[in-house]
Amino acid sequence: MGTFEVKAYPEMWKSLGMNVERFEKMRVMLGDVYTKAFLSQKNRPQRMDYFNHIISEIHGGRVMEILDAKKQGKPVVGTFCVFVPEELVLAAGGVCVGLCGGSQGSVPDAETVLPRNICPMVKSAYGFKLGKICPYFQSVDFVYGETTCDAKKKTWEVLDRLVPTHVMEIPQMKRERDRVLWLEEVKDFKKKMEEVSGKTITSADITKATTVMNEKRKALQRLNALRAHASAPISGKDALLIEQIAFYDEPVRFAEKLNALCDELDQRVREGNGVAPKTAPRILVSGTPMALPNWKVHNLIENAGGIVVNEESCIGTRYFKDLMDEKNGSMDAQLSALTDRYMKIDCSCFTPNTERVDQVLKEYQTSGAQGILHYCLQFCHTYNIEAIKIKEACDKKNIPFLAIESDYSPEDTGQLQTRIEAFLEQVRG
Ligand code: BJ8
Repeated sequence: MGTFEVKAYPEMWKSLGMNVERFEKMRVMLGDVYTKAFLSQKNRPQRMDYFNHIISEIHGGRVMEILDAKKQGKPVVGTFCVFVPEELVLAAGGVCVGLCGGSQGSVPDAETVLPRNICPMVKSAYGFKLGKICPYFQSVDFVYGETTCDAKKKTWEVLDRLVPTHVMEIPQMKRERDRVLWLEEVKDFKKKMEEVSGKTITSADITKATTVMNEKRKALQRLNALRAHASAPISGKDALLIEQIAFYDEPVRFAEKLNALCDELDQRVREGNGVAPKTAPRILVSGTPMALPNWKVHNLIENAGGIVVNEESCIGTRYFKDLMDEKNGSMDAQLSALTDRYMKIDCSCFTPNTERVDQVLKEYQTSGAQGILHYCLQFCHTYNIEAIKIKEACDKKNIPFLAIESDYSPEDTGQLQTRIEAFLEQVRG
C-alpha cells in the first residue's frame, strides 16, 4: 500500500490566517481515510499516481500555485455551482476553484450560525470559512454564489460578512424571458471579471478559454465512456475522485493527465483487465453532488461488491456532458452561446425539468448500468422530490431503483449498508 501523507504547510496556512492546529488534525485524518478508501483498492491503474499526488498536495502545492497566480495579479474566484461560467474566469486570466464542502468536520462550525436542518454541503462550505480551515477559501479574492436553492441563496447573505460574495441570479424556469435574464447575468459576470482583473475580455480570450474548458470536459467524457465497458477499467471511487479534482486542478494539466490515464484504461479495456469481476452489479449514481471528500456511498457500494459506472450529478456528467462551440464570433454571439450551453444544465432547481429524467435514462443505457441509486443530500427538497419522477421512469422500464437521503455524519452508515447490500442483491437477481 505504501505510505501516503497529505503534506503539511503550516507556515503558509498561518500566513493565510488559518486555524493551523485544527487544520493539522484534519490533514492527518484525510490522509488516513484516503489510504483506507483508495490505496487499498486492488489492481488500481498506475496513472492514478498523479491524482494521489494531487491529494497529497491538496492543502499545499495547489494552494501555492493559486497564490502565485494571485501575486501575478490574476483573480481567484470561488464557486459553488456549475452554473457559474468558468470560461469567463479563464478568459480574464483568472483561476476558478470549487468551494463546495464535502466534510462533516466543518458542519458543527456552521451550525453555530446556520440552522441545522439545511443541506450539509452548504453547512460544510460555510463552516470551512467560519472555522478558517480551508486554504482555498482563505485564498480566493471573492466568491460567486447563485440563486439555485434556498439554502444557498440565503447563506450567501451571511457568507458575505466573511468573504466578498456576489450572487448570480439563476432563473427557475427556462422560457425565452428567463433566457433574456440569464444572458444579462452572464454579461454582469463578465463585467465583474473585467473589473477585478483590470483586463478587457476579448472574443479571442473567450475562444481560448472555451478550448481549454472543452478539452477538460472532453477528457472527462472520455473517462466516463471507458467505464461503460463490461470489464470496468477503473473503480467508481477513483472516477469520482477525478471528477472532484476537476474543480481544483489547473485545467490544462488536468486534461493532459486525465488523457494519459485514459490511454492506460484503453489498454486495460483491450486486455479485458477490469477492476471488478464482470458479474459485479453495475450501478449508476444519480442526484446531488458529492463534494470532496464525500466518498460515503461509493465506498459502501464498492465494498459490498458492486461497481459504480456513472455519476449523473454536477460532480459528474452534469459538469461535462455539454461542450461549447469554439468558433470565433462577435462578443454578443459568444455570450449568447455561453448562455445556451449553461442553460442545458438540468438541475432540479428548474421547473419543469423533464430533460433530467430523459438524461438519467440515457446515461443508464450508455453506461451499461444495471440499477440506479438516487442520492440526495439531506434537506435538498428539489432533488428529493424529483426522485419521484425518476423512480416512475425506472419502474416503467423495470430498472432496479433505490433512493437514499443522507448527510455527512457516519451515523447512518450501518443502515445504508444494509439497504445497499439488499439493492445489489436485487440487481444481481
Ligand atoms: S446545478 S445541483 S451545483 S445547484 S444539494 S446546495 S441544490 S440543497 S448543489 Fe447544485 Fe448547481 Fe444544481 Fe448542480 Fe441546494 Fe440541493 Fe444542497 Fe445543492
